[in-house]
Amino acid sequence: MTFLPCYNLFMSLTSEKVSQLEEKASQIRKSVVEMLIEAKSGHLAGSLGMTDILTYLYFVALKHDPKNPGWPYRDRLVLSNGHICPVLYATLAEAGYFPKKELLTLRKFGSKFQGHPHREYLPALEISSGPLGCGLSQTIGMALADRMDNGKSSNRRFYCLMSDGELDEGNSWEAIMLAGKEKIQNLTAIVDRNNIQISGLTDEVMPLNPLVDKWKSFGWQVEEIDGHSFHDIDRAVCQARTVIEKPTVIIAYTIPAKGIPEFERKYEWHGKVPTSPEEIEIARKMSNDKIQISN
Ligand SMILES: Cc1ncc(C[n+]2csc(CCOP(=O)(O)OP(=O)(O)O)c2C)c(N)n1
Ligand SMILES: [Mg+2]
Repeated sequence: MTFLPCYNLFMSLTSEKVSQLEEKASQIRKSVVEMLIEAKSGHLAGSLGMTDILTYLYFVALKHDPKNPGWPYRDRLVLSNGHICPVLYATLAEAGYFPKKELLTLRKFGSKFQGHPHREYLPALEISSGPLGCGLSQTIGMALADRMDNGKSSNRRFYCLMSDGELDEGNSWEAIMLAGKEKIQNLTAIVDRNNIQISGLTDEVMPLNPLVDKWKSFGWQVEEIDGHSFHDIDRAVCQARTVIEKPTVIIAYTIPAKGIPEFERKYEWHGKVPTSPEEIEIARKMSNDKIQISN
């Protein structure tokens, strides 16, 4: 069982803790790469870009219990951008929810690890996801239900991970408006601001700026972070816990395909995987050719 380690604004991560998180994130990236190579399909860029944030959430921030995924007092994490589920699966495995070797069944018939998260197959998930633009509404529904049960002082937190391309979905903005109106202070949305989507740069497909002003105008507290800095992530997640009468959005600037310099920042890696021997060699280089998935 993991308990909240950052209960005040002034507590920062020790350098030892940061090193541990970096090591975890590195293991998780290796798992993601191996899963995708084995599956021969899937989403690489967003998965590697969001690895540090998921690592922080599961190894520092969330109240959760890998031995009891349905623990009623757990915090809730919704992966609205469901296509980056390889990193969620790899993080859950790293945290002890299931053996890491099972990850290699990604996208296989009957596997727990479907190409988009399927809650019926994997109860550690809060929702099934894949159709973009739905997760924030679902998270708000959970938070409002929790408010009915426990009142406004509930100390359960709700996290919704979203992508920047997903903000092209109108339903996202209905949800953003509702959370502002309801002043859901125990809600944190985290936007993967990686500037790419399926067919190009977000600036070319559908510009989102001024993104900070837009969220603020809907009644949200906005934090901007380097999504690869554990100190930044920690500061923003802890700060969100202190905000009263407002939901918080963390706009996380991330590098798509982070960890494989040759693939970084290229939208073409949104939804493809290394397949040629040359690409596989490049992808495995980040691990010094020592990738192993076993428990
Ligand atoms: C409702 C809906 N429309 C279209 C898609 C197909 N789709 C999957 S990912 C994606 C691009 C979204 O951009 P983003 O999530 O920012 O991509 P990433 O940064 O993860 O590469 C699209 C259009 C979808 N999953 N759901
Ligand atoms: Mg994106």
